[in-house]
Amino acid sequence: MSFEKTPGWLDWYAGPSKPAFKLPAGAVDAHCHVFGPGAVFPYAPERKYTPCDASKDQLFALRDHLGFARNVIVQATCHGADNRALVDALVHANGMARGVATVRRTVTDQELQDMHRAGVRGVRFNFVKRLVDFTPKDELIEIANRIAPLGWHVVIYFEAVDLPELQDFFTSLPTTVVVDHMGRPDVTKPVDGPEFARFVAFMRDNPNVWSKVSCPERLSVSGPKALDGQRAAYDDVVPFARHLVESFPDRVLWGTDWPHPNLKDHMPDDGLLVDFIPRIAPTAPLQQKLLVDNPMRLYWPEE
Ligand code: 0GY
Repeated sequence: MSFEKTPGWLDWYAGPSKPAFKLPAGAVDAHCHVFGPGAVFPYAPERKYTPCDASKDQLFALRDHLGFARNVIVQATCHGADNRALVDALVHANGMARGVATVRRTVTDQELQDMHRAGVRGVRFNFVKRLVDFTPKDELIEIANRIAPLGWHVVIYFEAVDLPELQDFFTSLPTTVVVDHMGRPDVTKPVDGPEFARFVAFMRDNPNVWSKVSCPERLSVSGPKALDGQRAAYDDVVPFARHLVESFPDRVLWGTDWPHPNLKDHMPDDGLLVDFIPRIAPTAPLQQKLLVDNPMRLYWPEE
């Protein structure tokens, strides 16, 4: 199915270009969201931002347009711990989507089982202060211990400056731990400087820690315009992501982060984001691991 700008499509969004990079067969977009529609799945009262509606049908059209086969849909903070929009997308994906939910300690075993049946395979703990209020660590550990027997993992989102304070907590988690967006490095600092070295050591010392090498559009200071004339941009993020892909080829994932909540300076072209991939995973074997083998092992281990 080709991508079409449907009625109700985000009116601030020009529509993605067709990527020049041909994704390998079975590629997984391992970080994306659905938002609402708010009239059906209301946004959480405690949210820190109100997004545009971004429906499952739009997400699936984008998947087909870019050439992905599957999605991992991540619960965003604007829906709080109400996972209904996520679950609705999963059950309408014909098995081609898995999910990462947000739960509180009050979640029942039956609710966890129902989410598992729908395709949820992880929970997300968010530590980015502009996005969430504080949740006590003992509640998070309790949740992690309850989801571990289901074979689920924990996705963590934090800012690089907070890693020193949070690292002991992260290493105490009993599951695979997936870091969003490389732990949000400050890409104006050197890739071999102490801040990113700390993150690399965190991955090296903890074989259960994976990273999404996603969100150049969020991390970049140089921006979407390529400095060296290449079509794919966000040049300043390339060394960070490439370092992780080459150092930990079996523990990296990639996702579009569509529909890019909270980006105010520019709206990314998802086609251009796909063209970023061969710059950070320059060989076919690395691309196969990043886009197919790794996400399949984590989200569809039965296949
Ligand atoms: C992302 C990034 C952001 C938002 C959320 O859950 C969220 O609201 O993750 C952000 O604002 O950096 O991964 O979608």
